[in-house]
Amino acid sequence: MKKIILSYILFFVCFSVIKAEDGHQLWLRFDKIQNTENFFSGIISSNEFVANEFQQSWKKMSGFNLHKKNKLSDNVLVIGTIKDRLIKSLGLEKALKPLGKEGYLIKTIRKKNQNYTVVAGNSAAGELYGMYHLLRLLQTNEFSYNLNISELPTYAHRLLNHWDNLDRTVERGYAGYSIWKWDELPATVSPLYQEYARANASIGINGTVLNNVNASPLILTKEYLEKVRVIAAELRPFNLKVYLSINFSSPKELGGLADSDPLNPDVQKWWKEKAKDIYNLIPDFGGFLVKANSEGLPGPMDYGRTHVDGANMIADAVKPYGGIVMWRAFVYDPDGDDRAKQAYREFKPFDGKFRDNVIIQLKNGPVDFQPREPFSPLFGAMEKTPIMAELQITQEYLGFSNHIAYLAPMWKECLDSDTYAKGAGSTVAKTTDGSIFPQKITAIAGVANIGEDRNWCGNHFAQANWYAYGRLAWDYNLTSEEIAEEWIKMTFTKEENFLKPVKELLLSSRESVVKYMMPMGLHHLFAWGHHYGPEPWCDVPGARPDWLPKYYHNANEVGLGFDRTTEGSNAVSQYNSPLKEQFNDIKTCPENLLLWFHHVPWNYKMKSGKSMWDELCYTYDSGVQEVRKYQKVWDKMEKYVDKERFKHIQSRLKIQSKDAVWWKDACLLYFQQFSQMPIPYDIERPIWDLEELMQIKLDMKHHN
Ligand code: GCW
Repeated sequence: MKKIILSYILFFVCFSVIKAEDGHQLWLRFDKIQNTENFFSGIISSNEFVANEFQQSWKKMSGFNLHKKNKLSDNVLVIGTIKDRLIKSLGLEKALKPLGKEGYLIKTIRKKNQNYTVVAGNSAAGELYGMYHLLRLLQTNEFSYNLNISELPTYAHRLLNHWDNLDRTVERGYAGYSIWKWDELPATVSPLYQEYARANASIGINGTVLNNVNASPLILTKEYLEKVRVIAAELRPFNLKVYLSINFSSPKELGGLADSDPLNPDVQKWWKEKAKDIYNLIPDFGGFLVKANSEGLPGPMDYGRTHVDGANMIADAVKPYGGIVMWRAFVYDPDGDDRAKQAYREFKPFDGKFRDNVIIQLKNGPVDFQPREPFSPLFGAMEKTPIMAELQITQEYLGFSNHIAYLAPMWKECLDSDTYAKGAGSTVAKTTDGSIFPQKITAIAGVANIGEDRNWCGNHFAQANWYAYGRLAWDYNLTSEEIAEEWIKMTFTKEENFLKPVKELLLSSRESVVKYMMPMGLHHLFAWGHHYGPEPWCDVPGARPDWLPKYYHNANEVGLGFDRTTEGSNAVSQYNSPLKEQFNDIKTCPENLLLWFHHVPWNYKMKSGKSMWDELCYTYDSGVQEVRKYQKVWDKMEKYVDKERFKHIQSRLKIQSKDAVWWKDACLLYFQQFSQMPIPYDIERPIWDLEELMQIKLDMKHHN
């Protein structure tokens, strides 16, 4: 009897563990769908891997496997490539031609009173992506017998960048330790690798840089490369290529050479041999990502050389194998008068000088992933050198994994910005996708928000950002709303009463963060020890000025903001006309970037008729009120969500709500010392004293 009771208990414990909703499945939940017996009569596919991937998910949605068939019949599903006779015989060759290596068609073909659903690509990669698209249609109730879809990606290389260290800490990571278990590799292979690869493949991501740009030379040792080889093998079936970040000093540090000077023949030879070793192990290795002469890292300038010398040397080493070099333009030095100008100043003169397998990787804004920045003026400024955007998925400056901030609108704001490089319509997206400048390589990168946490991203809603990044990298013309809707339907529910309010919440969430953290073009008001809370007052004796908030906000009795006009740092002149004139004139400068470009008097009259100070106060307050509203919206969602995820989001919103007040009070009380104006009486009063706020010190060891 005892035994029986025990096994009952065990059963219930196990059962509840299995049932507990931890979010690990991401958007690949494949909840049951209705009437599936009428969808497909069977499956024809010559690609076993793709067919299995489909069957696995199909079975979750329908409860059964599709019969394998070898002849066309009514309602059959065909997945194949142009090499398959059947696909050819269906007359799809012409339609497939323009879709390249990774594009695909999903079509309902009607013949002799029969319907076939056909997923076809030019290669296995196309088949794979098409199959995931079909699954998405099924998951979102969009499947029909009237399909005519044709897709190809906007960027050839769609990468995640992991800032993961070899000790498994993650720089700016808020979801636990790194998923790469270096200590147990190559012998032990975690199932996470394939799950990760599947998630990426399902949204079209085709490359991943495994290690931090602040790279340890050790990654290039034989020992680590062997581990990398194993990871690459796990990711390969999912069309996910592996890349590595390298430390520019590796020849000296690892190879024992006297230096790492790019013009030293021994150094060049070292890189060539290293590339050869890597490609021997990993024939489809993608290439290198390099952070050089940035934030104290070594680089060619240590030897009086240039970015061109450094990048070309490494490019030559990987060229024979088809590898690429992504050379970062995240540079700023303490002596410059305006950090925002540096990337343009340092890189523009090199236009046309890089090898054809080099691409310049540039952060979306000119400073550093702030909640709102204008786009970096280097986009569109190099006509003969390909540039790729680096976006940040991890929320280093947007509340870590505590705050809800759906980032698609932020990324689209950058990609849709008009650079006027070749007249109106030269958006950042078009200056990087090959449609305006002829470029051999097109790419985009997102700094991952992934860690070992069961829910991958530290916050269930942060999964939406991984998802949205992949979808936009594939097709930047998708709207933030379309992406949010797909994600909610697959991750939570298709129930309209959930979908509508949660979608609205997501869509406005990033703007709310801007409002309670740094509205109207304010930037970098973060604490010294972490990039989480506010410290506009921060002063660290001897610190680099460009690491202090005062450098950016310039609050004084006159006003607030960074004068980047022709009278100030003149950063405006790095933009093309008519933007430079628009930004330069306080009357035409967009108000959401006003304090980025101007030092504005406290009583300056805004378009609303309010003084700048009042507008600032109202904006901060509206940020707080919006988060409160999100709490109300979410609490009403309880009946549509499992308990675990409901509680998780609810608790995060509580933190966000408190933090929003913290930000508002800290910034307003601090700036008030300069404005000497009252906080408008109809908004919520501060609940903190400035002195109290100035005492707050967070213990954030790995989180600064
Ligand atoms: O934003 C800064 C981050 C650093 C990061 C750096 C970079 C990886 O605070 O943590 O280093 O940018 O992008 O290189």
